Amino acid sequence: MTLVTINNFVNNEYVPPTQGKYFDTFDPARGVPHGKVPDSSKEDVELAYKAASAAFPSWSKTSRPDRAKVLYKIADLIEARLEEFALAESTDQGKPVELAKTVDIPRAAYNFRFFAGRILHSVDEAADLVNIGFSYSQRMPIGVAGLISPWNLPLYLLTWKIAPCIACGNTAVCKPSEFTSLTAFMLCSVLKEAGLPAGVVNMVFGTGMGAGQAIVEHPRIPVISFTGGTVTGAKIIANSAKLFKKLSLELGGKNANIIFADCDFDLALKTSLRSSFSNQGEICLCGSRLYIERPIYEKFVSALVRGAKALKIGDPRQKETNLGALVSKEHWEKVMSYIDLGQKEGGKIECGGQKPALLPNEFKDGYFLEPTIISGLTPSSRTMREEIFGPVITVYAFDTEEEVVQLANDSDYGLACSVWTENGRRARRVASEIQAGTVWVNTWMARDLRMPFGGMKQSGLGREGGDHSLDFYSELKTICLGE
Ligand code: TXE
Repeated sequence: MTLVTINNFVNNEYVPPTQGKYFDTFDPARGVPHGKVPDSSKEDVELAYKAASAAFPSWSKTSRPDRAKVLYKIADLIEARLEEFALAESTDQGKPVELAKTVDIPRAAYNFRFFAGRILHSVDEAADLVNIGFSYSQRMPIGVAGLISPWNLPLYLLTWKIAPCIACGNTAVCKPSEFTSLTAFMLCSVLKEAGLPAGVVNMVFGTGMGAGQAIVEHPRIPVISFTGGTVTGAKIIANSAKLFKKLSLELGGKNANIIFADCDFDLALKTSLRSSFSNQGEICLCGSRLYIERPIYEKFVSALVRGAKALKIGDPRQKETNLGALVSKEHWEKVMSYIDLGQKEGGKIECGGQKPALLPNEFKDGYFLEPTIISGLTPSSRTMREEIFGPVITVYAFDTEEEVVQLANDSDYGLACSVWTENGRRARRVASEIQAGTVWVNTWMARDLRMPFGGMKQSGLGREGGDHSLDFYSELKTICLGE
């Protein structure tokens, strides 16, 4: 296979890393390198910062309709290259092409379209202070933003930062995950073709400790939007504290999926299979702790096991494939270590737990893992408390509503939760008691970008409410004009 060479994107030009260093990036389904990624340094971040800083005065003064026009064009161009992007996302990340084609890439385009519309239709508050004056609020773009994204939904999550950031008139230095740089690299040509002025978006590829940390510690990058692990989130808080940066952190989750006996059984089952194993379980919103009410526990777990065994794992390019490969060898090993730990902690593997035995030769070195269901663990076990971020879920029987609310909330995380019941009053009661930023009732992953999104507790901080555009404005300022 010929290796793609990725380069940084600064001032709308492709530039090699200043120190000339690259590392291999892998195709997870085959376990072989497919590209070379710049191992960028502080100097590369500085070049990107300078370009972004130079572009800010003009971009921040560009009218909203003109900014929106470029964003709409970016959306159109991503859609026009849907197949190409989906294939690249799968090669880089391991996920089924079909998933990339129906979820990741369309959402990446929608991110630009949504925030283009958002800036055209939003107004700030104003109040008439009768006989005294007139007061209004003003939000301004902040400047150069540092956008750091993870590997699980590479283009979707990166564009969910870039779109609001530039829509609001900021410029950006982005650093995609070192494991998945390809679609971000492809996006650069789209940005240029769409007419985005040079320097508005700059892409610096490399590791977290190298380029990522240099962005976080850059004294003149005042805002950081980060999605990734909770441990990294804590480091970012510590490393940026002395600079008083504005932070938006979307971190990990260990989401409860609560199934009451009065649920719509088939719908709860079908959706739980999806919420457990979509994208190989590598979505921060996946429901990984299933709590099932005792009267239906046996029946639900047996059906879940049958459903999990029927999922097709393997060639990400085949339309009927449900699970592709995990993102990297290191991550595969980490997830496997939790399967080991689960057994040591007294858990029983109901299904899965292994690399599939019958993979075509082409995929024998890929990082595949069967969907795995573990029962018999106690709520205090590490397997039930720590984020695994793979196709591994735990099942647990509960007896009362009070008990399950307590179990669901007994977590360091608070990102999302699903509740399955046909009892409307109970749905509302439980949903309001659950400590999570998003609670779904009888559904999963339904989202509207106009609504706030984010986690409680160690699942994140920094959102002001509403959609993410507020992350990229300065502090709210109130101006009062006297009579
Ligand atoms: O994330 P990291 P990883 C969780 C999941 C996963 C774990 C680790 O549990 O197993 O996080 O995944 C950059 N300063 N989620 O290793 O390390 C890094 O280069 C600045 C949840 O991929 O947090 C990458 O671009 N940046 C999640 C980004 O941070 C740093 C999605 C995320 O990497 C840095 C993915 C540093 N010191 C993983 N260290 C979700 N919530 O969606 C790393 N980075």
